[in-house]
Amino acid sequence: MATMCSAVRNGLLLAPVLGLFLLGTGDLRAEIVPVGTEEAARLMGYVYADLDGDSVRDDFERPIRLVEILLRGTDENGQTVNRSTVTRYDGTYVFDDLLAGLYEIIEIQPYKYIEGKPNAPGTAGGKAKGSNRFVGISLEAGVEATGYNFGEWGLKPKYVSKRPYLSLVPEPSTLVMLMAGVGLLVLARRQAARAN
Ligand SMILES: [Ca+2]
Ligand SMILES: [Ca+2]
Repeated sequence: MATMCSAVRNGLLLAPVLGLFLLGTGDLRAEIVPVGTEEAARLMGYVYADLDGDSVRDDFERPIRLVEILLRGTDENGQTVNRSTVTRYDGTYVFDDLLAGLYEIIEIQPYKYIEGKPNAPGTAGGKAKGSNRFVGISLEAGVEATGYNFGEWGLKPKYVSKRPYLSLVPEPSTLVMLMAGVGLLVLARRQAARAN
């Protein structure tokens, strides 16, 4: 009984200490895990061939893949952010797991394409600075900001493939076979005429 009373007494004494400890770990967890939780923010956009030059992505305009996109900025903790990614096959790019902060997005101009006109900034604001940069994007915690798009005017002439046009011209071997076929046909008709 004495031991039990002692255990209860010790438990009562330890409870506040344990509570403070749990409170402390809770606070610590809240500070450590903002990235990857609902607090994490994202910045997204698209690179496309703006064939009609209206600075808007239309349904008939195709995506441009493997374009390098840079993210620069300072997060809410004062940490410098310096990341890069490339556009996917559908032309999209994403910067995940961002803290709130002030950011800019830079497109490395794809060298095969003619520079397009600046696009309007996406849903977290900021402004376009030239055709390849959005600056002053003030991103809040947990926000999924999209629409930071870059439009190009299409391929430079020297990179336009001539294959579709060349495929309409017969290969030399095909021409030789065709001529031989016509020759045999003419010979057969002459022989038939002589026989008559
Ligand atoms: Ca367009
Ligand atoms: Ca561009």
